[in-house]
Amino acid sequence: MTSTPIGIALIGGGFMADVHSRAARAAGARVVGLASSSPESARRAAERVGAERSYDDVDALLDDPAVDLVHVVTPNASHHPLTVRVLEAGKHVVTEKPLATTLDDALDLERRAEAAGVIATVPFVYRFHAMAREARARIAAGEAGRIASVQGAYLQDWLLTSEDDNWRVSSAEGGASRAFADIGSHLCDLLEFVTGDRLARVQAITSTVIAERAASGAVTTEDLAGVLAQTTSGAVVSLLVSQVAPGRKNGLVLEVHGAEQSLRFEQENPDALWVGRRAGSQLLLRDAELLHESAARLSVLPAGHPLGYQDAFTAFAADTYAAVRGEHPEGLPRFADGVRASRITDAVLASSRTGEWIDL
Ligand code: SOE
Repeated sequence: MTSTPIGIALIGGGFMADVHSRAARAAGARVVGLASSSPESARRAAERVGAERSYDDVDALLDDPAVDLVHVVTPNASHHPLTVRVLEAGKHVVTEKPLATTLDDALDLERRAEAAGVIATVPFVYRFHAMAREARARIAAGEAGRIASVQGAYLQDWLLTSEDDNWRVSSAEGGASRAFADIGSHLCDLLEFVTGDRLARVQAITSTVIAERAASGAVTTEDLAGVLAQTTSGAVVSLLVSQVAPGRKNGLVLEVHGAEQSLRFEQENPDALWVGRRAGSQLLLRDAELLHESAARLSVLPAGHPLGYQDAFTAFAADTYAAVRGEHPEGLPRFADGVRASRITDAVLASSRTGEWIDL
């Protein structure tokens, strides 16, 4: 390897800065620096994640010629203004989901990224589990048969009680949608990615179970959402998304029912794919020799050596950096996919207000 490693910097110093910087390093990037809400918090976070330097502000980060690509990992409401600045500086960008807190702002970012001619991606990282890719490959190859229905859930419990609080609860910082924008977006992205189909219309009920929280006070964002949908090809979809489901930590489950096979992927057990058949259902364990090429590519350790969330993140970062080098990795989630998530989120909120079906 003679090529110079890509230089990345992070804006934001929270939990996701740790995840992104680990992924960046494992994907061969140099973690040049970090900017945060104050010079002091930037210094602390830079030290914690092992960045070479901290910046006093975002301007200093953007002025640094060693930075080729910026990871924006701040609270949702700042994604749009910060990403605009990164794009104006002509740098490549990874912006956390939701790409923006409104559809208009997400579309604005997509247009700006296109005009800037840079690589602009969104970490829909569950696409990067080998067994999720395997499900996609089987469906694309017609092995599952025509898809009749999809059942999905994304359940967490970290906001279960009124004592649990976070910036995501406030619509000013997190946006009008909370549970759906935060984790429902992952579920819908994975559903459309795996099935190769698109949600055509949705009907939704949202619920704010905890009306008041310790720091946020009165809550307007939803704790959970139930969604009934239909895809372009006519498949019937039911989804449940919740941040108040006791015992569920990061329970994303996607189950697709075709005419020949059902396929079930569970994020908390990502090295397995359940293949349901009328006779001879099987739990397929990750083994590159058994997988389609597109999935085998992500099986970077031998069978029996578990891969997980952080590895999926690394694969996402590696493909983003490959795109920066001019390669064309398959299945890279770009700003258009972030816009798609915003569009679905908007439709879910609109349906929950009116009770009507909303076309996408
Ligand atoms: C919190 O809900 C969170 O960290 C999300 O923001 C992530 O996208 C998800 O992967 C795990 O849960």
